Amino acid sequence: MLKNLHCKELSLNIETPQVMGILNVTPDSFSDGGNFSQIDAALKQVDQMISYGAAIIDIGGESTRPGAKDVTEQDELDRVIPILKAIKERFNVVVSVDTSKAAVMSEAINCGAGMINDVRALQNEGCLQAVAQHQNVAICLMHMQGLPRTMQHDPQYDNLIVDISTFFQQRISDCKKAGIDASRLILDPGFGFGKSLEQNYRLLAHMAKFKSLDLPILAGLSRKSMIGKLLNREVDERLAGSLATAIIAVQQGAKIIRVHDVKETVDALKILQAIEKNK
Ligand code: 9MG
Repeated sequence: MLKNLHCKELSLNIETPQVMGILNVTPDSFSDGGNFSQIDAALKQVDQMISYGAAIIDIGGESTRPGAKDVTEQDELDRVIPILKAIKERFNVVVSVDTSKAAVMSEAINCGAGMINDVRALQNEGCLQAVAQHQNVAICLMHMQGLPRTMQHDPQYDNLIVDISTFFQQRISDCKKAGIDASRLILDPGFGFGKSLEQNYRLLAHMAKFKSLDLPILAGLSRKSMIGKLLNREVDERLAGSLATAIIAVQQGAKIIRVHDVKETVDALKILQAIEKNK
């Protein structure tokens, strides 16, 4: 497997697990095109995440929570692009843009995004073509069954791991046909995206099976309802559960962990690395 992932002018060493910090761009935060005080607050959060050890900052203008409403292309551009430009002007960090819209992908890449994080795995119209034109940008292909509005209504699989692997193989093949080199791809099994509580934990237990696809794996578990439901914890009480799942995900082979709590996750992963080094 690759040791370095090219993200535009920056390169990510994924021999050791890297942390992707989630920047909270709530629906209203940047809806006015990004006024100064809102951008300033976001930049402070970015500065902090980088100082704690985040290698990637993930920003997105569409909520993908179960039941979330659709967002227009213009709204997404207005939310994401001003903050993306402001980050790239000030920080030497990989910025990932979480979007499923071809126009947002193209604009984000032109404005400095080094990674596209698509929960719909480039299946929307024009997305394969949009990213194929930029050979040095990394792409995260996430698995989702159904769509955010309805995906948690009784998800069904013949065989969870085999079905997700088959989906990945199909998307990798479609990417190659569109001229996207496999060395640019990251795979994400999509915790919470069309999976029941039991399916999410089965996925976490068997994630190492995706290693056979020979591409880096990204896992996003931070504060998710699979933690809240199991522990009976509200969103702001899920740190311990999030750290436990981050550690297990890395033990199962994940190379990038997408989190809200960068400082605590980096610390937890350092403990794991010390164990690995001293085995
Ligand atoms: C945007 N987003 C929300 N959850 C996510 C997850 O688990 N993975 C990725 N790649 N993106 C996510």
